Amino acid sequence: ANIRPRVLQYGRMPLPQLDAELTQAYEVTLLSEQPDREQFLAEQGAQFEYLVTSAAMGLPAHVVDALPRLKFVSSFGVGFDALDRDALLRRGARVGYTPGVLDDCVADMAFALLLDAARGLSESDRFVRRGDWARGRFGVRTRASGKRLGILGMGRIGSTVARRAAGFDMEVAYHNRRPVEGSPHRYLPSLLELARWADFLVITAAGGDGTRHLVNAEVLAALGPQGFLINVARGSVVDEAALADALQTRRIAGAGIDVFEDEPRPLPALLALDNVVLAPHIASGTHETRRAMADLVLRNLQQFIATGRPAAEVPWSAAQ
Ligand code: 8YV
Repeated sequence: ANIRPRVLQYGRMPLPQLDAELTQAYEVTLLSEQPDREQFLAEQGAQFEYLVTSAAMGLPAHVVDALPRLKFVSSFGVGFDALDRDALLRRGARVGYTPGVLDDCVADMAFALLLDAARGLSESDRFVRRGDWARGRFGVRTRASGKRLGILGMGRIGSTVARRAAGFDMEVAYHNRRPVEGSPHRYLPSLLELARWADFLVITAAGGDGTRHLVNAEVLAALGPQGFLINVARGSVVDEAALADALQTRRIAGAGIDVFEDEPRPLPALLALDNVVLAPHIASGTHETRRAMADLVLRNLQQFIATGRPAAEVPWSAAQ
């Protein structure tokens, strides 16, 4: 009666407290701490039915393939582009994730980046610290309120961004694979059209093959020399080299970027530019939101073990 289920934890969690809570409730093995992970998987892989990972760490096919009895993956995060869908479906393993609880903080971060990029806040901080204020003025910047906000990806996070936009008296339009039923916002059937229309283009679309490099040189050219790009979704949605080029040549005015194609390594060209604000994938990174995500990771695992169904399941998993 006192036997705790075994859990393979793929790596340390973004909230250290969650590591402790998992270890309290389960017989946890931390794969990232094994001296030889491949050997460990080959020898012990068949012991594990449950695995915990995060959206950022993901789960590659070769690990799924080394876990013949895998039944359930509990992932910390709402994105599931880094979890190998084909390998998981082949295995018949189900996948839980943490939608809903991070919408507010990710939308807050989108606006933090938007306001920073428009008003030059991070740049102004560097200006003051360098002592440049005593030597001259910080230039005037771009107004954010009352402008046009284009949203790429009108899901839970996109619609939360749209709600915030109302407080800034912004006009909202969006592009999505298809119009969202019941959405009060204007739908534009092409991303190019949205980029042409928008002063600020905010990306809140899911990552993965379907959205890879959707924002390319042509879309950035359409956004134009007065336009700003904000990305709180996935780096893969943007052609990062094209973005660096557009910023450098001022074919767009600026950008605020929380996610990158190859994390934790932003394209070096971006680091040299003053018209881009860079953040290290922190949009969900508040005590309150990470706590709520951790609770859902635990609840998904517990509920799957008890009932065979997690509280929140990724769509392609729920469809099996
Ligand atoms: C990270 C995220 O998951 O939810 C997502 O998809 O990208 C973030 O919330 C978080 O940093 C943990 O990896």
